[in-house]
Amino acid sequence: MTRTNALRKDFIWGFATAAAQIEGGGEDKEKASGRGPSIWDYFCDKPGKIADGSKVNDTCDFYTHWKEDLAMMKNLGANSYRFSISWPRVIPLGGKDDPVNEQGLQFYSDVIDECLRLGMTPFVTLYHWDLPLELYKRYGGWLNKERSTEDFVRYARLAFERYGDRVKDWITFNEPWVIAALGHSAGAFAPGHISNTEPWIVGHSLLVAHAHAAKVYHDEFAQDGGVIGITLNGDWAEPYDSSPENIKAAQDKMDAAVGWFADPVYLGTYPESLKVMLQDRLPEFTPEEIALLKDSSDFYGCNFYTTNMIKAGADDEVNGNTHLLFTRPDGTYLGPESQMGWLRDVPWGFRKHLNYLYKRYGKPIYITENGYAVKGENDMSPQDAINDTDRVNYFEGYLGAVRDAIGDGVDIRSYFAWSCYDNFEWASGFTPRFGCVRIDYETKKRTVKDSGRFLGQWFEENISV
Ligand code: PNW
Repeated sequence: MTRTNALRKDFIWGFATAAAQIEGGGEDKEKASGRGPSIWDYFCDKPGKIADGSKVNDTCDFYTHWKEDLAMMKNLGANSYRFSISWPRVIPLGGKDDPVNEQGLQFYSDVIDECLRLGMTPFVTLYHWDLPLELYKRYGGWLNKERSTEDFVRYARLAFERYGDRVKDWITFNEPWVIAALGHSAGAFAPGHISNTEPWIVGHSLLVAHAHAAKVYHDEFAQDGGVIGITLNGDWAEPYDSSPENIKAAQDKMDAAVGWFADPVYLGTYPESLKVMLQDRLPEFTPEEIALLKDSSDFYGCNFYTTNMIKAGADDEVNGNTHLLFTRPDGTYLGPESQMGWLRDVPWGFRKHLNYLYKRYGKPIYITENGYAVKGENDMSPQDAINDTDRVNYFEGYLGAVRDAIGDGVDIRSYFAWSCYDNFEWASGFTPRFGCVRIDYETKKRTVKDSGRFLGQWFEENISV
């Protein structure tokens, strides 16, 4: 049956995860696997950095449970799986001349084969934040554009060589804004730097590294017939009111969150508002870099979670010096609270966001993450946690927005729910739960939540046949 605004026949949907957040099954297992430490292992060892004191190396143990997990996703109806490769698992020290870990390479090869066997398209992210610690020690990681680019390109080439025959969908970086802003401005994420110059340097390196890796893929692996792109976060910025300054502020916020990366990649230059705000703190691209960046991303990878009301006048450069609010001028809230201070359920902003992206950048959009951490879920009984009505409501609203945006003419090709199961939520540890499947962290037992089943039904009803 074909419905109005139905999703295209070949619409890709599934669950998204990241290596660091799900793979670890405890310190001993991780050591035996040959994975080298990442900046997140180092960050977890610093007192007070992870809210509940938990460690990234002991999470869902996907490294052991991968087969049953893939079968579970398939059972829920997914036709794709988005996951990331852990760079230090495949090159423990990370550098271009450092040895590879064959055991780690085999692991992802097996995961890819199993996905294909089950009829799920593997959607692979190269960098979801777990920089090999050694590269941070050697030269400061992304602060060193030349060296980080060389090392990243070698790692990317290794992945293309080993998996390019089977993987046709590649993402270079997940959320460069988070890497630069939360890692190097606010210090909330690894490596925990606080600075007003570093984020712009790091962001620049990430763009350049992305462009070089994409060039290698386009030039040397064209025969594989796949696509490569970058995934950006960035929530919808609604002006707080109709005053010119707040209308401008909303655009400034979009420029800082999205345009910082999307404008160079798709339009060939940084947004004017960033140049004005940062002056000589914003690095300049060489003509060669601009040429490399142009057409470097075959699609727009979109991670989307919420909508804010935006007011001018904050001292917060990574957000375009704007205030991010969840209240309207009349004092009412935009939507219900989640477990995360930055996330509320505000479905209407998604349609606007998708339209904005398509109009400005003109690329097919792959929605690579969207999801919700139910408030208080960690303190609920397992049964209450499994009946996750708030998450179902969230997905229902946001998927309605996706369908509406498609009706508006926006070319949307995929949707990945964040996340398959509860996992290591970075600096917040294990307290927030984003999963469509519950994890009991003691026993590692998986139990599907209502939202997991809801998604399967929704896509069954909405993908054209
Ligand atoms: C994304 N913020 O991160 C990541 O891609 C995931 O790894 C993560 O688990 C998920 O969203 C949920 O948080 C974000 O502070 C982290 O606005 C922080 C923010 C946004 C996205």
